[in-house]
Amino acid sequence: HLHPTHPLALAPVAAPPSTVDGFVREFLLNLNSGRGVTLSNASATDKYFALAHTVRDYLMARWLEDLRRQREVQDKGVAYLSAEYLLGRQLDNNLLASGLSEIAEEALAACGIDLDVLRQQEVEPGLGNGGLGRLAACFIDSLATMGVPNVGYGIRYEYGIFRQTFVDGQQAEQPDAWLSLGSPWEFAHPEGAQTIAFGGHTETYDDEGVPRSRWIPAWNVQAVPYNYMVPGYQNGRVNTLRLWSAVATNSFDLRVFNSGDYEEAVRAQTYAENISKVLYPEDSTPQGKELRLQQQYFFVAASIRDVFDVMLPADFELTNLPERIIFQLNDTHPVIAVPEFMRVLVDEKKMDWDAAWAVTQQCFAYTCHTLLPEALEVWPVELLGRLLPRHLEIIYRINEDFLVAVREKFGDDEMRIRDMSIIGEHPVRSVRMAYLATVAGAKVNGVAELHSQLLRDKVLPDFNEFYPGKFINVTNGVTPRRFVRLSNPSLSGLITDALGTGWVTDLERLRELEAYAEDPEFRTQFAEVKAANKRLLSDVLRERDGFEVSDGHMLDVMVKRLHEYKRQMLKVLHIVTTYEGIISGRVAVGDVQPRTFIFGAKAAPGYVMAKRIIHLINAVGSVVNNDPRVEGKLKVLFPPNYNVTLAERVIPAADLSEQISLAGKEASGTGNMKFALNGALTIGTDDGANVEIRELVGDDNFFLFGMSEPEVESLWAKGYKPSSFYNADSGLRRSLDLIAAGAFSGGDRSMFEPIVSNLLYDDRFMVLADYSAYIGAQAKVDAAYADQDAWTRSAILNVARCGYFSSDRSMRDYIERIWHTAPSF
Ligand code: KOT
Repeated sequence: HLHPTHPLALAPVAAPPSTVDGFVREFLLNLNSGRGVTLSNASATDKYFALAHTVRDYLMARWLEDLRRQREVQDKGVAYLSAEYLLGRQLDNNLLASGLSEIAEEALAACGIDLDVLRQQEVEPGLGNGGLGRLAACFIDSLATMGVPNVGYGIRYEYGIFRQTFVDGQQAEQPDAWLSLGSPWEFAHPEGAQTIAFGGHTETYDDEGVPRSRWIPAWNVQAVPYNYMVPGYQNGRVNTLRLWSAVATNSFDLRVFNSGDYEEAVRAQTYAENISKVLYPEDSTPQGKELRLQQQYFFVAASIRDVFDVMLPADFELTNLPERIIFQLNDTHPVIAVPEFMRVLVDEKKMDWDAAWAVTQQCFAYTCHTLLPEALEVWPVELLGRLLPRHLEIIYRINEDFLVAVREKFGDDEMRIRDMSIIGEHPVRSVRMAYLATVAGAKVNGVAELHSQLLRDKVLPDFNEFYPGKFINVTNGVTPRRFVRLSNPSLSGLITDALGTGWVTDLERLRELEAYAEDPEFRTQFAEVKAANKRLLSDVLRERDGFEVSDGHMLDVMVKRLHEYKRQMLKVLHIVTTYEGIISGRVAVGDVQPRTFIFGAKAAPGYVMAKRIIHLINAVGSVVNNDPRVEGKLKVLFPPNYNVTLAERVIPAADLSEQISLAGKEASGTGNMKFALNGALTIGTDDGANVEIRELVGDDNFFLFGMSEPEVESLWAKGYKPSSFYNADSGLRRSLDLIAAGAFSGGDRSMFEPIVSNLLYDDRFMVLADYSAYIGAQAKVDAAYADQDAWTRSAILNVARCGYFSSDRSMRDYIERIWHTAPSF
């Protein structure tokens, strides 16, 4: 027998040889032994799975080695707690990271297989809604690439973000059964399951003279971990993403089963397993559902337990925890981790309260991703107390101590005390999760300069005064691996030809492209890359949706969640204005640049206005696309089910990036960065990270329009009347009237009436106030696009000057300002 401590047993598996032959051998082995098929009778799914397993085999040695080393070396690690990871397809990313792309392509070709066909087999794991979830995926990619110890913790939703279809132009939602064929990228560890308890009551008891509280829960579920490799970019480093899946506990259903109630046993099992069943599809509008709180507690409790079990030796000195671990809270969704951590330290590890609180305040940091008041999560005390009674007690105690300190600093200013309390009283007594996170966190960060400033000045000014230095900014970033190198191979080739290879992990090196912007030859090549990417997109949209993208059109793209604050309606009004101008003869067709408008957007299923806007976009599209008077000039395309996979094709093809939120509402945006890095010019407001993009690329290479945040504030203050803007602008009047008259609804005046009257009489996001500035800026876009060479020069400068928006830089900022961790080996 081989003893477990034998050198052979200790040494991780060796990777197969990195040659075409080695790859072929490993691939066929996986096909035969793993799938039970031969090459000649393998389905595309078989081949995709065998390929994925082959890539895994190459990464495995490094992963096992990194896991071993992370246990051995006592480095400080980052536990990123996020309810969402919008990963996108894994195959290409992992091929690239392992440096196997070419070998794999050749090896498959030798087997008569087209790699591209296998790529298409992968169902992307859509375990996120949008920006927040994609950011988490970019961050763990960067940490692995930088060699920083990190585990991403989250939920393995059985159903990710819904699949969107359009039925008569209206959104319909289908379940996203991404696991129906299984995932070749995951490693289940049922033996590592944690028991997570809920409900019940608390009691006090005498612990050898010390009065203590304990929690007597009523029910529990098992949290089964699934591990996913997070390979760094060609650095031999593999970190871990650990997602938890809920299964019923045996003891739980057996008890009921033994009582003879079989149906009840099955019902109980279903109840438990519901916890990780489905991702809530609300982006920026939490619904306050009980199951959602169950999900949140479920994954953070399992993750904290995991850190204690796996990362730390049993005899670890708990006061040293801040030297080993930092929990980063991705918005408020994981904030229930704070009282859970306190409960473990105080109730289970018997730590004294003050010492535990001192440790907790160094082990957590909180990222806020919004400014919308309706997005700030609150949990009714009634609900939280019913589900997590001990946690509610702990929150009350944290709040008591906090408010004592507030009184010490600010005096008995009852108004202020009420405003700062972690417990809000209206409309029902609730726990304000952002306040809890702020009180517990060592640092609180916003996600772009403007957002962080508004967080300090507008959202949490009392807290900022109480905790000077706690509020900081870390501007978001995106991974250049996925969003340039993989999604835009032609541009990447051009950049590498000019600069060499280092830019993929050192994106500031794109600066060196500035000089190339002045080189006519380079501009020609750059323009050819854009044209090629448009053709690729055209192929994808033809295949996917039967759409045709005409040659020579400007691609004007707005892809992001559908939300009123993002103002897709402004884009619609621009399209209708342009269309109306041409058909009325007021504008000569020849004066308009041919444009294709591309939308991608999912609406939260319960967000009625957002769904109406989707309907309107499709309605406008079908009229415009079928009107011979604008044929060849204007086209509106709205491919359904915008996701990471489609983003990777759309963004590299775009000429114009629409970032047109009302100033002060978009925390950062990250799509804006992806477009600029792929050589699109931005038309945008002074909002979120647009501000920083414009500062970097320069005013000449950015189409700024609309009110600034202070101007928005002062218009509100003096009383905003949207109808006055309607009355003052004839173009706006004609466009809104056209919609209201039923021009896009077959004469039906009622269909889009709620949109029109909302704009005229409410217009919370000031679409009408910014309309004329937007139309003016679009005229400048048209004029600029007429000079293709100058446009290309601007596009190159956008690429050259946006290296700052690499998520590697974001991670360096988190490391220096918040985590104080270091790359290991
Ligand atoms: C969702 C629910 C509650 C609170 C906030 C959100 C949220 C915010 N979801 N996505 N965001 C976006 O996060 C991105 C990454 O930071 C930002 O770029 C974007 O502006 C946010 O809207």
